[in-house]
Amino acid sequence: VPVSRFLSSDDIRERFAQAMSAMYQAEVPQYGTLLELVERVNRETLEADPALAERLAAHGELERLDAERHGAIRVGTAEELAMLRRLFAVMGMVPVGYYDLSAAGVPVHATAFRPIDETALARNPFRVFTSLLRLELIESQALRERATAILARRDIFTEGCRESIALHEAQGGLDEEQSERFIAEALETFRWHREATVDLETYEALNAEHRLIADVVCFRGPHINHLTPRTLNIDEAQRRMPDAGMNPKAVIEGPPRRACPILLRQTSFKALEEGIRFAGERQGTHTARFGEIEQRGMALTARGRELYDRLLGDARRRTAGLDNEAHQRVLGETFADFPNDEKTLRREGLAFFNYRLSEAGGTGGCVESASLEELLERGLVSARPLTYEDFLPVSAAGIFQSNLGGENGGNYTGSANREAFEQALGAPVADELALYAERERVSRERVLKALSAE
Ligand code: OOG
Ligand code: NI
Repeated sequence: VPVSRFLSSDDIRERFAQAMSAMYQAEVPQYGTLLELVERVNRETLEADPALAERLAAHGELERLDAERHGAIRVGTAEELAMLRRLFAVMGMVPVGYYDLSAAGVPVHATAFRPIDETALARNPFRVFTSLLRLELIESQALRERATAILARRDIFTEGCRESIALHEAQGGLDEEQSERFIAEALETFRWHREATVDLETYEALNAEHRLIADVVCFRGPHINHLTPRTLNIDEAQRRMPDAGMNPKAVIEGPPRRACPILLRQTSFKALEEGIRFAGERQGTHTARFGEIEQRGMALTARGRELYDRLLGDARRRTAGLDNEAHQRVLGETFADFPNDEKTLRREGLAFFNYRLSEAGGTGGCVESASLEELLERGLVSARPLTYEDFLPVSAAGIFQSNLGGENGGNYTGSANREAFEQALGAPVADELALYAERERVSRERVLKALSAE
């Protein structure tokens, strides 16, 4: 196949995300309801705020507003995780970040498979939060062995999926027809199964240890457990969920609403109880699948992140048991200590920025050696915050927990094990802070070069 006939990984990722969305809407009708609500709130937000509409249009974000931003799956073995790494690579998605959820009572660790370069992110930022179950954290040896044996019997990939991945690796790409086959076959891994692979007793034993263990171990594959569109007003969307027939989680996770949004705010409708046929023809239910929404703000530097973590910790000591409104009020008060204008955030090195020539900067050239700060002052260069593309462990734990039916936390504290995760993955995970820092550096050097007198 001539290289020019290959689809770009961006094209494949976009088509795959669309196919996944269609499948999930068909599987979980309430997710379609969530999409409608988000669409309505977004439309009203844009109508009420023409400046926002203009800004989004100028940044080319309006036409992709409706595309999902992320999804999540949970797998059970190193082999499954390593194969997923190869699968996502076909779509230009690489593992970024290490998330230890054990500290929050969830026996998994995770990474996010996502695109990393500027153009790929702009085209379609779809990511998949991917967790690996940590069987070693199951206390009962008998149960651990049972789970291990059950997982060893399944293959979550179709033959066609494995072939497509191998073909991509051998050729360095896939043409139109091969890409369509890859998408159809890869989608099978994420499909829901109404039949469990185990009997009800086994399910219940695993469920009693931790609901997440039952979710990962008892099914033929790692069903997509939620998708997440982008909302322009998460507070309003949360408020309207009950009237639209959805049961929202108690609070919006992450930072409070701010003039300069930071990191990531998320909420979800709670997982639905769904009928399952267990081996031996017994009927039962399983609760795993939900719908989520997100609103992203700027990526923070290590320094900004430290401040965020500290303030969030302070706020959390005062928010236990509060409803969302009160919770947001306490967060708002606590985060008054976090600078809330772009200039201060930039000068104090709290957030990452992208630098570009402003209109006045034109096509560059002919400025005697000036510092970036001077160029910004003179209006030749503009700075725009980089969007946070990753996840937040405390928020993720909150999402996990509210969808596992509340207080089902085991006590697995202090057992992050990034090395074991990377060993299972078969590759290191990228450091998200280094990725933002590099994008900032490249943009800074580009404008300085363009403006330097030749
Ligand atoms: C993943 C929960 C984490 C997020 O957006 O933080 C997550 C899961 O429930 O499998 O998706
Ligand atoms: Ni999520």
